[in-house]
Amino acid sequence: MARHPSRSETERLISDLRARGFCVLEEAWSPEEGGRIHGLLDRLLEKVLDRDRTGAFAGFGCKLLSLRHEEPAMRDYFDSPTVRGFLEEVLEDEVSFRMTGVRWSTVDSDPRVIWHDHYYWDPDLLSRRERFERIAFNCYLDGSSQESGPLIVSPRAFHDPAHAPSADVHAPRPEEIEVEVPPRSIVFMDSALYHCARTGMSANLRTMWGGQAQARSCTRAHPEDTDGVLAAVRAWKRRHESPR
Ligand SMILES: O=C(O)CCC(=O)C(=O)O
Ligand SMILES: [Fe+2]
Repeated sequence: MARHPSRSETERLISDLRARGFCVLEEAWSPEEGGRIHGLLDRLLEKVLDRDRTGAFAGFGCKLLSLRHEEPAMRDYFDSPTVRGFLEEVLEDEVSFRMTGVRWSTVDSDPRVIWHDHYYWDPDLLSRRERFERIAFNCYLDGSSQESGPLIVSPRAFHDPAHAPSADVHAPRPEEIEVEVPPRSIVFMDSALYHCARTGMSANLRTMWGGQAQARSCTRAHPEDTDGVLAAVRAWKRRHESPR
């Protein structure tokens, strides 16, 4: 069973999010659920590689967006109390998944994901906002660690001004924290949190899935709102490219 965080854990996690821009729901999934999710994503990866295997993991890694549409069986996990339920508590509203996806990386991928955030809106709005508008969440089936390759964040409090962007987006920052979490944990991040990731010591495939959710009351458009759009484009292509 997906873990339903208790009231006190939910409050602690939301207070972490406000204080440092991220929080960790440890071991959100049971080993059985982790195994099932891995099975779904491994099969999906085979389908993606069947289309084109050359250089599939180069650069950012192999990425598939619109995961809720590509693998509808994943919806059980997105819509669980662990993900949707917790996001509703954080955003104090109904939420919609505006972007969902999975990233598979290997030793062939770049050693670092560059520093970036998922905010995109006017940074002046950050000091005036009253609640979170949009949260990114990363599920680490194999953990985030020195071994598997950690997520790295530049902590920020809720009303902090936007971070100063790195001149070299590959270089470490003095305030950075390497976030270590056990397998099957979820890291929830304020969309304004500056973060990156690097490869670990293990030569194993690294699988990270997740997405971004936005409060219904926040009607701002966002350039990463790909979920429904990509699904519609793919359906259109299938209709128009199918053999007669
Ligand atoms: O792979 C990771 O740990 C982070 C990736 C990431 O930040 C992203 O895909 O936006
Ligand atoms: Fe990111």
